[in-house]
Amino acid sequence: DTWRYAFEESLTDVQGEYAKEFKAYIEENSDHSLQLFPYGTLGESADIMEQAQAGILQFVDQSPGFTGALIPEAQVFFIPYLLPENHDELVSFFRNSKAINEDFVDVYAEKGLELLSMFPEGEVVITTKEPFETPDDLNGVKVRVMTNPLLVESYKAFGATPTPLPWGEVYGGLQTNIIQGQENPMFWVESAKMFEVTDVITFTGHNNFTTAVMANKPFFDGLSDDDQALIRDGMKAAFDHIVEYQRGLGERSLEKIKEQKPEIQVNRLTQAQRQPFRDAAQEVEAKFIEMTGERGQAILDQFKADLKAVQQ
Ligand code: 6CS
Repeated sequence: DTWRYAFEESLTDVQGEYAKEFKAYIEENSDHSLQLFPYGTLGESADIMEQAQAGILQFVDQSPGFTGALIPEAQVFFIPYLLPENHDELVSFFRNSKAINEDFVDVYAEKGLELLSMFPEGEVVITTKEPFETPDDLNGVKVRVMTNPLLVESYKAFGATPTPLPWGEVYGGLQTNIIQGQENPMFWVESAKMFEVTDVITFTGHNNFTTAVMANKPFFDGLSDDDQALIRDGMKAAFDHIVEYQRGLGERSLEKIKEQKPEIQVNRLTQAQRQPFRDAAQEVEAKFIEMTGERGQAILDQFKADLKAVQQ
C-alpha cells in the first residue's frame, strides 16, 4: 500500500529532507511505500491539515505556527526567548521533553492526530525593508506572521503591526508593500527568496522555528504493532538526520544570500538591544495563559522544567 505524506515546504527544504529520510526508512524496512506532497501540490498548510484530519492524507507536517487556532496550547512555541539558542541543548530538549513527547501527544490526540515528532528548523530571523534596533523602530511596520494568535501578540509586544497571512501571500505582499517584514529561519529566507523582497536581516535571538509531524489517528490506531513501531523508528531516523543536516545550515544559507545580493544588510542585535524584546516576553506569556487557561499553564510549567533539565 501507499501512504500519503504532505508538508509545508519544498523537497529540498528542511521539512522535505525530513520527509525524504522517513520515506527511505519506511521503504527500506517494509513493503509500504510513501508518496510525498510538497508545498503547493495540495494547498496551504491549513488545507493539508484538514486533509490529514479527514484521513485523505496519512501523514502531515504542520508547524505550530499554523496550529494555534486548532490547538491553542501549541502556541507555547511562540513565547519569545523560551527555547535555547545553543543547538545541542535545543536538540536534547526536543528529544527528552516530557511536554513534547507525552503531554502534547494527548492534546493532539483530541483532534484526531497522532503526534509523531516535533523538530527545530533553525533560528528565526526577521527580514524587513528598513533596519530596526528598537521596538520603537518597528512602530507602524507591518510584519507578516503565520496565522497564530500568540504570534500576533508577540509582534504587538515587539512594537510592530502584525499581519497574519498564509505562506502563499507573503512574497507578493512584500513586493507590493502590503507588508514590510516577515520572520523565518535563514534557510527559508534563502530558498523562498525573501531576500529579493526585503533588504535587512535582523538577528533578535527570540526563537527557533518548530515544526510537527503527525498521522491521522484512526489510521495509526488501526495499524499493527509492527507497523506502528516501524513508523516511530522511521521518525527517529529522520529526526537524527535532520538535526545533523542543520548544523551550519543557517551560515551556509546566509553566504548564498550574500552571493546573490551583496548589498543585503545583516544586523545582529546586541544583548543590550535585545533586552526590550526580551522584556516583551512576559506580556506574551501572560496572553498565552489567558488563551489556554490551566491546561496551558500546566504545559508551560512542564516545558520550562524540561528546558531547565537540558540547560543544567
Ligand atoms: O513562514 C511560513 O509560512 C513557512 N516557513 C517555513 C520555514 N516553513 C513552512 C511555512 O509555511
